[in-house]
Amino acid sequence: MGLSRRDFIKACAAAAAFAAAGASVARPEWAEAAEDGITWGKAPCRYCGVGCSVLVGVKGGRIVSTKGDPAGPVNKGLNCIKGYFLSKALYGKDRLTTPLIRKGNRMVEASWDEALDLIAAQYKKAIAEHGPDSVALYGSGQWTIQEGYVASKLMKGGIGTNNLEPNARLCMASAVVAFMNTFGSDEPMGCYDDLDLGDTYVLWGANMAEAHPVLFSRLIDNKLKHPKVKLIDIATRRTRTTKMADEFIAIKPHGDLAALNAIIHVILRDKLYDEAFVAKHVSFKRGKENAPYGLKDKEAFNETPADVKNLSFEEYKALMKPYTPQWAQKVSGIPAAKIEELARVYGDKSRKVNSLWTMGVNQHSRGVWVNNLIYNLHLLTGKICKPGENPLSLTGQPSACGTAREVGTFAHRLPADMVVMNEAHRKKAAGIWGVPAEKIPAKVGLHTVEMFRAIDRGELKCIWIQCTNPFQSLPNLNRVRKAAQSRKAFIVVSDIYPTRSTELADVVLPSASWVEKEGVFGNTERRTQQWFKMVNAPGKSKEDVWQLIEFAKRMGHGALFPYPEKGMHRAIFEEYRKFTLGTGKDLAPYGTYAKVRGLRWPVKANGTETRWRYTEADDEHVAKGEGIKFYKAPNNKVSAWFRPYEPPAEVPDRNYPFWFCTGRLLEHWHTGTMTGRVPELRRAVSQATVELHPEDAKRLGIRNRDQVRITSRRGSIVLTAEIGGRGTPERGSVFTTFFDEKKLVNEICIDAFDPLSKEPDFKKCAVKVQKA
Ligand SMILES: Nc1nc2c(c(=O)[nH]1)N[C@H]1C(S)=C(S)[C@@H](COP(=O)(O)OP(=O)(O)OC[C@H]3O[C@@H](n4cnc5c(=O)[nH]c(N)nc54)[C@H](O)[C@@H]3O)O[C@H]1N2
Ligand SMILES: Nc1nc2c(c(=O)[nH]1)N[C@H]1C(S)=C(S)[C@@H](COP(=O)(O)OP(=O)(O)OC[C@H]3O[C@@H](n4cnc5c(=O)[nH]c(N)nc54)[C@H](O)[C@@H]3O)O[C@H]1N2
Ligand code: SF4
Ligand SMILES: [Mo]
Repeated sequence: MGLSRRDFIKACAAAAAFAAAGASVARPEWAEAAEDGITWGKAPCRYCGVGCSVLVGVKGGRIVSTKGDPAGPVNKGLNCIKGYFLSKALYGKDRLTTPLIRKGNRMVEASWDEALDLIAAQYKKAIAEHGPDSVALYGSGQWTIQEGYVASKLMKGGIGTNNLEPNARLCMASAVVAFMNTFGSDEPMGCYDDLDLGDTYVLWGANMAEAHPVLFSRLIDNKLKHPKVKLIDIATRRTRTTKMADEFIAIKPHGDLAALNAIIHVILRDKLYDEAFVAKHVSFKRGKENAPYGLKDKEAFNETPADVKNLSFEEYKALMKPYTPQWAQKVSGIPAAKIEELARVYGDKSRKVNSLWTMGVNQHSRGVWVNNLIYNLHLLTGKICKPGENPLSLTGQPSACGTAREVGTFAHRLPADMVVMNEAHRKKAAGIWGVPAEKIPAKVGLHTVEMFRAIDRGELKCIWIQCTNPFQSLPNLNRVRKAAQSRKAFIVVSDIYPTRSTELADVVLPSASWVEKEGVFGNTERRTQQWFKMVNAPGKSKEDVWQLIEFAKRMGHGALFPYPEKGMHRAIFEEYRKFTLGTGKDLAPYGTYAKVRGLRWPVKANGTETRWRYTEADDEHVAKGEGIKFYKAPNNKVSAWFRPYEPPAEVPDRNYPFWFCTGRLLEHWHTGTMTGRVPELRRAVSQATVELHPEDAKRLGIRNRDQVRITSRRGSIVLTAEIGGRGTPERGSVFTTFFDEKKLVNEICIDAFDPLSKEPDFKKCAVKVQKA
């Protein structure tokens, strides 16, 4: 598995030395090798969705080193800069070490019993007075699978509310809805091998060089080895990714919706599609249109089966007629000739084409539609489920796939693609959980934006936040923070450091993180990766799953969690695994994951992994002779949706003439709580800046490093100008990051969201830009 002979011999020698020297000390369960007094174990990186495998070196009860794992098939020994400094993220001077309880404006140290008793009393009171839907739990795609599973069982099967959400609502929700309404099952058919095997890569709004660095280096490796490989970067901003691309195509914000429709128009007009593939595998559909933007509280929009119209291929072609390249040029800013060219790239039978996308597409008020249209390109041309040619939706967090999506910690979901609205699904979940089926409510819970609006409205009385920092990362942040400050709800925050969220909490709980506990993550390519606990967490810190189970006991739901203290993580995983078997999302026994560098599901009966789903060549759920079979889709036919152009929620005007976009940079992780405590990373990038186009800056009289005031209808903030730095936005737009806790950038962001996925659009709103 990518382990070179040299590495292998080295590892064996080290293991032998370890065995000899270790006669007196018991070898820890996690130890794979030892040298120079350092014991090494394996773990996936705790940051991004690439899911690199790292070797963690422990000496004297502390992590002393981490290094890229040569045996890790994802990264083959590589790490990005965040990976290199992983251990330091846990050793900031101000780690939380004891529970804290609010007494007026002060936070007072407390015991776990005091803190948990108080939380349980508050939750019980709220439930008694206002019912179970007055409480909530807000979690994370950085939760382990065990944490997410326990959270779901407790909230949905115990307390009896679907008010459970992950921060992945801000991230992957649009991708999830499109996977479900196109293929009938979440997560990609392809995998990272496609980055080694293809020859054409089209990026739609992804800055892979900074957000998925090791994966990007894998793609670049392919490009350097094979001259045919072409990389096309379609984005609203020039980035480090652009520098490595063969071609940069600038689009206007939201312009993808027009450009994709026009590319499809040309593919249909010039008959560049694969007639046989379409006839065998695709059914055309039209959904609900004139969708709202979620700007009003409690605004409801769903696409029910009654709203969906089936179309013949001819009807679909007729609907696509108006979307000409000339029309799209006006809306997207991409020249009509370029759109024709892109259509020929996708239609070229001699090219293995891959589309890759991340938040440029998902954080979009029509994000589901854009995902749908990207799939249409691959469905029409038949470039799907084949080694080296696939659409690949990139995931952001280390376990957005494994935990948020597979375990199903969204307000409408249950494990393994099941949903709370479906009676048979509720019955299956209730059966495995050992609770009456009526216990799991059929009513979808509050989605993230509504959950925090409900605090403002006084409807939500208690919320527990774990492994996420919403009072920095939510959109329209002023409203959300004011609601919390008004103390209308009882707020619990479990974190490892003081944050902009812990400062608003009534109870702060110190958590164990990463290798201070045992866990499992699932990455972008369906790879499930396990690790053991290697060091103790500081002070009284306890892992999130322990916190939840202790709370459950106080709530009278202890019987749901009958796991032994030793082997708890294994027992939770084995119970969860029952949901997956036979569904096409099949997982291996826990013990298998303990031994390997992850496996991609569905795991086969013989214990091997699946690289390409839905294909006879690799997926056990497709019988020999069936070729490609979309076995999770109705009648085995995937849906190609007609999705019209509709404008964005807010567009620049005379008063707010600039587009405002937010995103990431290499050195920092989201709200900066961890990377901000790594001296090397903090020194590299110490504060958020605002990127401007040089011509805009000149016109406004702004020079590099000047202070600039950015104002939207929701907030105002002063940032240092960055002109000609590593990123350059297109004219008429500015860009910034959200890692800097001193600059609450999200106060500017609009809380408009995609009505199907409820994922907010952090990529566009209108602002004023002035020299401060
Ligand atoms: N270093 C680092 N890496 C990370 C993270 C991190 O915090 N730091 N976070 C991880 C997570 S959770 C995520 S979700 C990913 C995000 O990964 P990415 O999505 O790649 O990163 P972003 O910087 O959020 O946004 C990428 C691009 O969206 C494009 N964009 C803006 N508006 C539009 C539009 O209207 N249409 C299109 N098509 N594109 C548009 C812009 O060009 C922008 O550069 O990164 C993951 N990796
Ligand atoms: N402006 C803007 N805002 C955005 C986005 C954007 O592009 N622009 N992107 C959105 C996206 S895609 C995402 S994924 C979100 C991410 O937003 P958040 O999830 O709010 O950001 P993180 O910084 O990842 O927060 C994780 C928190 O968990 C803590 N932590 C670390 N390990 C543990 C642990 O084991 N247990 C516990 N209990 N805590 C732990 C960390 O210290 C940190 O405070 O941001 C969203 N917000
Ligand atoms: S690319 Fe992602 S998973 Fe790999 S080391 Fe960097 S942050 Fe960690
Ligand atoms: Mo994300």
